[in-house]
Formats: sequence, C-alpha cells, structure tokens
Amino acid sequence: MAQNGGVSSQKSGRGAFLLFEGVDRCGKTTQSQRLVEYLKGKGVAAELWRFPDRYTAIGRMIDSYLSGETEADDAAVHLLFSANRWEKREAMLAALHAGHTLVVDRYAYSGAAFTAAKKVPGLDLEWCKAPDKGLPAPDAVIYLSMSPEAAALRGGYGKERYEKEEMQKEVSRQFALLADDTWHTVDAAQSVKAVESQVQEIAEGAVASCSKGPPLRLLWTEGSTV
Ligand code: NYM
Ligand code: MG
Repeated sequence: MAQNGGVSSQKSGRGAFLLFEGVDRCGKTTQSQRLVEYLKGKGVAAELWRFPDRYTAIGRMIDSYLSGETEADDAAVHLLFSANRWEKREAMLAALHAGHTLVVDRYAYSGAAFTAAKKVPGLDLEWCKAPDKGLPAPDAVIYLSMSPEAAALRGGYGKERYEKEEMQKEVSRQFALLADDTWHTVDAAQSVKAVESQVQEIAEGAVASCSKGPPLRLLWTEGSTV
C-alpha cells in the first residue's frame, strides 16, 4: 500500500485514472485512443485500457454472452462484468502508483447502467453498483453525451447484445442517475476535433493534479482511499 513518505513512494506523484463513459457509438474508443497518443506526445506515460477485457477467462465468457453465442442469467452476467474489473484491480493500482496514467474505455458506470437498463426485478441501480464498490475510482469521468438517436445514425449499431436504440435510451437515463462530482460531460455530437480538445483540457487538469500525489479514492464508498 502506498503511504505518504513511505519507502515505496519513489516519486511523490501518481498517474491519473481517466475514464470514458457513454452509450454505444458515442466515440469513446476513438477519443480514448487519440487521448493516449496526445498524452504520450506530451511526455505523459499513458496506457489504454478497456472493459470488458475480453482476453481473460472471465472476459471470454462475457464476449460469448455479448455475441449471443451463449445465454446467461442477468445477475450472473453482471457479476462477471464486475469480476472482470476486480481481476484487474491490482494491475491498475500498480500502474497508477508507478506513475502511469490510465485512459480507460468503460468501467463500472457502464456496468451499473447497462444492467439497470434491463429493468429486471430486483436488479435496481443500487444492486448493480454494489459489487463494484471498493474498486479504484476514476479521477475524472469523461462522459461523452450523445442522444441514442444520433448515435444510431453513426454508421448504425453492430450486432452485439444491447446495441438497440430502446436499450441505449434506457442506458443513457441510467447514466444520468450515476453522474457524480468526478464527471465532465462533453457533447459528443460535436466534431471529433472539438470533442478532442475539450477532452485534452480535462485530461491535462487531472494529470496535473494527480502528479501531486492525492490518494486514490475507492469507488462508491464514503471517503475511503488506497
Ligand atoms: N457492458 C460493458 C456491460 O453491460 N457491463 C459492463 O460492465 C461493461 C464494462 O458491454 N454494449 C456492455 C456495454 C457494451 C458491451 O462493450 C461491450 P464495448 O465497449 O462495446 O466492447
Ligand atoms: Mg461495442
């Protein structure tokens, strides 16, 4: 565990945890890739991460569910998505404490929003948030806001589960309920360049404040840090 002034803290700072969230087709993947390149160009050690990470054993189960190859209980799948984050927790913490900035394409906010959007009795938003409580919390959430209608026009949805306009509308309603003080909403209907420059400003602010070494907060827990 990193402690202020502890022998393990060679540097005083840490990397920033920058998270992109939004409905499908809002531009998260494009913007997260561009941001990593931009930060690297500025000399920031930046890495691109994404969830679900489909390359672990749990991730392969999720991938098979999303592609429609397998069916699964909604609660069980929700817990798999969460487990797919928990299995990356140590590596995330190690990278952040080593000074690496993580640009992450989806995380627990997607987890809660997508399952809650299914409206399964018992699986309300609070239930959906519970398994992710205590994960490393992002320093800044960049919410790319776009109406599901506009997102659908962007080359259309793919064939994965959830990629339907009605579902995406409900997902965006759930996202709105999850907004907290780490959120920065960017209008994703603007040009790629306009979105990019706002994203860069938010990211640079977060990278600068994290270089001063603030403790990492834990997701959806009051005042806990790591
Ligand atoms: N998704 C993503 C979830 O349902 N729960 C989660 O915890 C996460 C991280 O998976 N439609 C959904 C959102 C997407 C789908 O994500 C796959 P992507 O970014 O399209 O690979
Ligand atoms: Mg997708």
